[in-house]
Amino acid sequence: MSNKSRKILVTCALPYANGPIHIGHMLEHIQADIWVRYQRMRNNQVWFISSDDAHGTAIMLKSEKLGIKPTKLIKKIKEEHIVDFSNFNISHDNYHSTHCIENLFLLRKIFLSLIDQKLINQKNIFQFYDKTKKMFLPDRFIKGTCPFCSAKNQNGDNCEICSSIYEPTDLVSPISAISNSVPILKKTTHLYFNLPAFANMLNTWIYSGILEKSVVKKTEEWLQSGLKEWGISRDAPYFGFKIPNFSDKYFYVWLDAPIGYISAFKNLCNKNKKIDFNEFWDKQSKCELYHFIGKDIIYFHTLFWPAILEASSYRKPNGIFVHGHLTINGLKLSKSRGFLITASDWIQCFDSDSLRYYYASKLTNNINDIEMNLENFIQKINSDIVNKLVNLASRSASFIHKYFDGYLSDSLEDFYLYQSCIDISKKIENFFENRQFSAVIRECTKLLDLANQYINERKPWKIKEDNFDKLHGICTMGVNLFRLVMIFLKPIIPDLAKKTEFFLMSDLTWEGIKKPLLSQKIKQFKQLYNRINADKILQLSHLHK
Ligand code: NOT
Ligand code: ZN
Repeated sequence: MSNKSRKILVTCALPYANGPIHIGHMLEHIQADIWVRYQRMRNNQVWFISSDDAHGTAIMLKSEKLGIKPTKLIKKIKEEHIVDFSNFNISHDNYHSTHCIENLFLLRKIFLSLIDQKLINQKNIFQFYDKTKKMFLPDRFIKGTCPFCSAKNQNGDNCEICSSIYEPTDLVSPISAISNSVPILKKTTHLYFNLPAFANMLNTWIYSGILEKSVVKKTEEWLQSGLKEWGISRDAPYFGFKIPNFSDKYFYVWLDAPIGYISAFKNLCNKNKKIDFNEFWDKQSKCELYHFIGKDIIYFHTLFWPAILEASSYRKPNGIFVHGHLTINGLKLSKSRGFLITASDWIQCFDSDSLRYYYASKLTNNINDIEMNLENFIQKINSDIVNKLVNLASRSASFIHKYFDGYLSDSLEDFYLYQSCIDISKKIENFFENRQFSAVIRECTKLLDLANQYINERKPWKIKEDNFDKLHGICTMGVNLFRLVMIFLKPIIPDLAKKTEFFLMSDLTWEGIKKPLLSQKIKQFKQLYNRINADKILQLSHLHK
C-alpha cells in the first residue's frame, strides 16, 4: 500500500425505519466505526454513511397500526436512530433516509437505463392475496406448515426448523399473518430484472479478492444453482416509490435500499460541496468503496447489487465486509422471540465504550456468530479496562504530581522496552486494516500485562528519596506505555481516549507512537473509568421486561 492518503467510502446496512436500533445493529455500526476511525487516524480521507431503510410492507403496516402516516413514522424513527448512534459515538458523516429526493431521482434514472437496455421483463404470476386486507402478501406475511418437515407456523419462503427454502405456494395450509384468513391465489403482473444476464460478470467478480472465503463459497453455491430473474415491483397498497407508467405498482424496497447508499452520499455531497460525487461513483473510480453487512443479506450484496451497478455504469465495491449474527447468552437476537436489547436500554445501564470494547474483543474478519455473555462482558471490562489499563495510568501518574510538579522526566527509564513495545504497531496496523479487532485487543492486553509487570518489578512505591531520578523515569515510562496502548485503542474506545487526551494534555495520534511524551506537564490523575457493577445486568433485564 502506498503512503499516499486513500479516499474511502464506507457504508453500513440501512436499518429499517420501523423499530428501534438494538445492539445487533450496533455490532455492525461499531465494527464499521472502529475501522473508519482507524483509517482517519492514518490520515486517509474517509466518508462514512448510512441511512434509514424507509420503505416496504412492514413500515406501511406499522404506521397503519399506530394510526399515523408512514412519512410521520419514518421521520420520528430516524430521529431516534440518530440519537442512538450518537450515544455510541458512531461517527457517520451522513445519516440519511431512502425516502428522499436523491434516492427517488437515482432510482428512476437507474430504472430507465435498465428499461433502455431491455433488462426488465414483465410477467404474469399468481400470488397469495389477502381478501380481508385487500392486499397481496409478501412471503414474510404468509405462515403455514413446512412442506418438508411439517413444522407448523413457518414463514412463506423458508423453514426455521429444517432450513428448507420453498415458494409460499408450497406451504401446507397457508394463512395470512396479517388477518389470519386463508389467502387466495390471484393473478398479477410484475417486473423482473434480468439477473442471469450478469452471471459471467459475477462469476469473475466474486473471485477478485473482494470477498472473504466463506462468503465466496456461499455466493458460488447460488451462482451454481442458477440465477433467477429478480422481481423488483410490488402491488399497492405499499409504502415506497411508484413505478413510472405502471399504475399501482411500486418499486420493491430491496431495489431502492442499496441505491440508498449512493443517495446518502449524494446528499452528503450536496451539503459539502468540496466532495466530488463522480470521483467516488464513476465506473473508473480510484476511490475505495466498502459495505459492512450482516450475513443474512449477502445475496443482495454479492449478486443483485453488483449487477445493478454494472448495468447502470457505476463502480462496484472493493470489499463486502460480512459479520456474523449476535447471540445473547446463547439466544439469537430476535424480535419475534422477544429477546432484544435496544441501544437506548443499554445506554441506561452501561456506557458506550464498554460495548465497543467488548465487541472489538470478539470481532474478526470472518462470519462466525458473535456471542455476548453479560457476565463475561462485565468481567472482561473490569479486568481489561479497569484493572489493567486505567490502573497502569493511576499507579504511574500519582507520583508525577506528588514529587515532580506534574512534569514527566526527560528520558525513559527503559528505552529498549519502550522500543520493543512500539515495534508491535506494524502488527496492529495490519490487524486494524483486516478488521481483526480481537487480535488488536489481544496485543494490547499483552502489552498491558508487560507494562504492569514492569511497574511491579520496579516497585516505584519503594524507591527512596535519594533515587528520585529513577522514580521519575519509571513513572514516565508507565505513563508512556499507558499512552501507547491508548493510541492503539483510540478507534475502539473514543470516550476514554478523549479523557486520556485531556489527562495527558496531548492528542493521541498514530504519529505520536514514535515520540514518547517527555518533559511535559500532565494533569493530575482522576479516575478515568469506573468499575461496572454486576447488578447492572439485573437493571437491564428489568428494563427489557
Ligand atoms: N434494511 C435492510 C436490512 O436487512 C438492509 C438494507 C441494506 C441496503 O435491515 N442494501 N442493500 N443491498
Ligand atoms: Zn421444515
